[in-house]
Amino acid sequence: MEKPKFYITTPIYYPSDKLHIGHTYCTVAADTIARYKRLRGYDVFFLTGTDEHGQKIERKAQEAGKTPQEYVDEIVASIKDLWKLMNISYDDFIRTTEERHKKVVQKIFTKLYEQGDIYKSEYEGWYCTPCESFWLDRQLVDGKCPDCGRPVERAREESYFFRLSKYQDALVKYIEEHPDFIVPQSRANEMINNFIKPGLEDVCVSRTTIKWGIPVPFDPKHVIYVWIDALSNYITALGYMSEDDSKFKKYWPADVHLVGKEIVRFHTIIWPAMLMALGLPLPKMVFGHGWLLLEGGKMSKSKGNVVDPVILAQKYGVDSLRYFLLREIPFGADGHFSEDALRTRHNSDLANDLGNLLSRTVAMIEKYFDEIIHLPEAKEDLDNELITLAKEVYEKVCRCLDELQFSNALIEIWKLIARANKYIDETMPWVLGRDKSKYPRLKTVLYNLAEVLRIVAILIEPFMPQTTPKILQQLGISKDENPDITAWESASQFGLIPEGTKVKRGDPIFPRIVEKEENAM
Ligand code: ME8
Repeated sequence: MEKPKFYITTPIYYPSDKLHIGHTYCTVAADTIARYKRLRGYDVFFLTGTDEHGQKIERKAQEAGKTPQEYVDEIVASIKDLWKLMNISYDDFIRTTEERHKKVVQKIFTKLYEQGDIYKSEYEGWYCTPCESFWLDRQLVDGKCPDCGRPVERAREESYFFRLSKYQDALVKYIEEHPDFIVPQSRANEMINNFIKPGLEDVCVSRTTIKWGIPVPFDPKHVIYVWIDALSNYITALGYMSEDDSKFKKYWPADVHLVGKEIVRFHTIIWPAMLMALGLPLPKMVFGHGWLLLEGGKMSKSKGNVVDPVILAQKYGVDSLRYFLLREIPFGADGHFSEDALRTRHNSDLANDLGNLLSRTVAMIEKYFDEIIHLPEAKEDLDNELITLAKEVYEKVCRCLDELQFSNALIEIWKLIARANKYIDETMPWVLGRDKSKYPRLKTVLYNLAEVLRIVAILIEPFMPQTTPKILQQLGISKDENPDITAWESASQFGLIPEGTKVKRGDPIFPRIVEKEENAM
């Protein structure tokens, strides 16, 4: 049987500077879903990339004494290194400066022009000569340029426009009929009431003042401006309008466009209108996630208040950082980022709750049974609570992940971990170990703990892909041990570890991180 397909994307990020923890947040979330869907048997296509044109990059390159292409090449290399470090399992990385993208954007632009969805007119606005930028009334700050604070003048520029207004009614209808199109739902209401219903204006889609962009093929003094170029990446990467469009046929429409809340508007208004104009199906879901905030507001490259994910990953470990990002803040909401909170989660949830559960369990199996896991021989009622919880967690985690509720999924897994730690306190294996006649009971207790750890190891894999094999290795089992069910499904069953499995004690999977001041105490 052919696998069902699943296509997920992140925004394509601006390589105007190195990426920060906010970009990492979105990409780790997308990666977690991609991994989860693969584990569930989907044929997944996971796309990320970079949005490389525009005035900002042009200027940054100039400041650095480089050509725009040299400038972005360097940053893109650092972005790819970051995704490698963070274990991002993307299937393709699209750059808007690639030929495969540029030539299709030109075809899209031409098609829309020829069918009357793009037309030539004049753009009128406030022009800042030193910045070479046009601004709208509402963008000015005290009547001056919002970038440099200098005076602006009224000016006109010849531009191409996309006939967005034509799609207003169709958009409202589509959004109202597809409650899963914009998630969280509150953002759908915001789009309809604040942006679409008050009236959509046609959007300017070309500029003559910018050089660094894709030329309009039939009028090359214009370059194609921002959103038509950027949004098209989701289909150019699949080979839309190219010789080989097999990926496009297979994966389009996207199942999830994951984006930050500030660009939901472009993804749920301009993008669907473009797709309607091209006669293509619309993405199934645009999920707008919240922002990571630092003191002083949203982390942003222009504010300079950014946190470097590389430093954090090196200090805490990649999986610890991935865990923190998805555990700390309910996906969709804004949340504060702080290193203290990261360290607390690392030490308490990972080093203590999970790490100690593993090391205590393995150490006891080693001590009492020469590293051998034995099947249960003396069951008690007390075991049932743990076993029932372990059997329930699978369904709950699947449901949460299907809805991109990462933190809830992790909360469910950690309830099982907490229950297992409590089970150790209740059954007191060290007391059972003093009396040989209690060994049948001791075997049962340790078996149940090993099983919980096996289930936990599998369920955390989409979040923490490096940790799963470490836990399974210490338990002496391999992921694909059971040929009848997939590794993921094996987490829905309790009692799969075979008699005689040999554990192997290893290093702590999450060493505690103690800050210097704490050390001194
Ligand atoms: O907007 N908290 O690129 P960009 C959470 N090129 N997420 C954050 C964040 C923060 N503080 N800061 C950034 C662009 N992000 C366009 C996109 S798509 C066709 C074109 C994440 O480099 C979040 O996902 O500014 C946000 O939407 C994205 O990075 C913006 O990245």
